[in-house]
Amino acid sequence: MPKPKVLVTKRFFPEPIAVLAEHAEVDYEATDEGLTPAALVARAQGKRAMITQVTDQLGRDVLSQFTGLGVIAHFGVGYDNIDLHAATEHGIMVTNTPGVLDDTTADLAFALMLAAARRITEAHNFIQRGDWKRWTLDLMMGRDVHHRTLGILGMGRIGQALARRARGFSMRILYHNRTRLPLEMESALEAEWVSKERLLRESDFVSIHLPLTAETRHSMGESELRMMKPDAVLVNTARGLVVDEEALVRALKEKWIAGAGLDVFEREPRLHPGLLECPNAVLTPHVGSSTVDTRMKMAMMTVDNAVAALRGQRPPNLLNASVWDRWASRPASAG
Ligand code: 8YV
Repeated sequence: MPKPKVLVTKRFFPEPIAVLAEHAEVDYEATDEGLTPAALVARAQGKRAMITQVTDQLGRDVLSQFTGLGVIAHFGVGYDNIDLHAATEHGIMVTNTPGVLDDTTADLAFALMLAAARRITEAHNFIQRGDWKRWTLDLMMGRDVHHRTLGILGMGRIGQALARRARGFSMRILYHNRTRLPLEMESALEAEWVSKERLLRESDFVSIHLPLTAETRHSMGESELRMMKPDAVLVNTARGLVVDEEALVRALKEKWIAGAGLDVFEREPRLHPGLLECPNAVLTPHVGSSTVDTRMKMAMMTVDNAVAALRGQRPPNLLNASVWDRWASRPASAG
């Protein structure tokens, strides 16, 4: 029996590629540029599976041109770049990599909080520019993180991992989530559910852990930023489009808020030019999950999902179960 064919849309780690090659004939686009939508459609012909990354745009227009594709195994937990409804309609299973990156992403969110509050990048740049001539009383005075109030918007796995870290810093923890956590989880995390408005008005740090959806897009805009305290810091390790970047630049420049720690942006890798002019913004290039261990776990998980589908098994991290249900219940003669 010939092996099924798989497309890997851009450079991936060699180890998971080797695992994939045991089960499939791999068409590997080994570049960091990846494929244009047209090239993606062309290369997808005859493939049963596809390994994708955050930069692959899989909207309805692209998905509708795939014929015979059984599974998109996405590297990453967020899948806003894939139209899940369209994939489901076209009978394509979609998988992601939840769980393995929670602690790593929460670590970065906490690092951004500390860096913004204690002005670490500003201080580093100050030394590197050769500006440090003498010690002075109020040099690079920052703000405390410990014992202050953290507001977590989106209390899923990553938000909860951040709350666990904040407890170690004796922080008061507020959260807002569409659905409230069970009381025993709230008390274990020592987190209090509040309205979004109260969270914004009372928090010294606001950290975003929401998926990007039609509802969350620009849900942190001018009116929300104006509700925050003038000495508060906004942290975003989720998706850039949750924040209205134009409004955020004004908030930072006009001091509606004190600072920001940002790992994600509206038009990556392009940045709003105003952000680069804000010394009170700490910026990292979408590296929330980027540690050696975590990225490898994510890559192996991605391949495990693809291989399961190729072997006719339900992928462990399936997002659209109805496709599997339809597939599994079809008569054996359907091939
Ligand atoms: C990934 C991410 O590294 O998991 C996510 O949703 O944003 C990052 O952790 C990125 O998606 C890579 O494709």
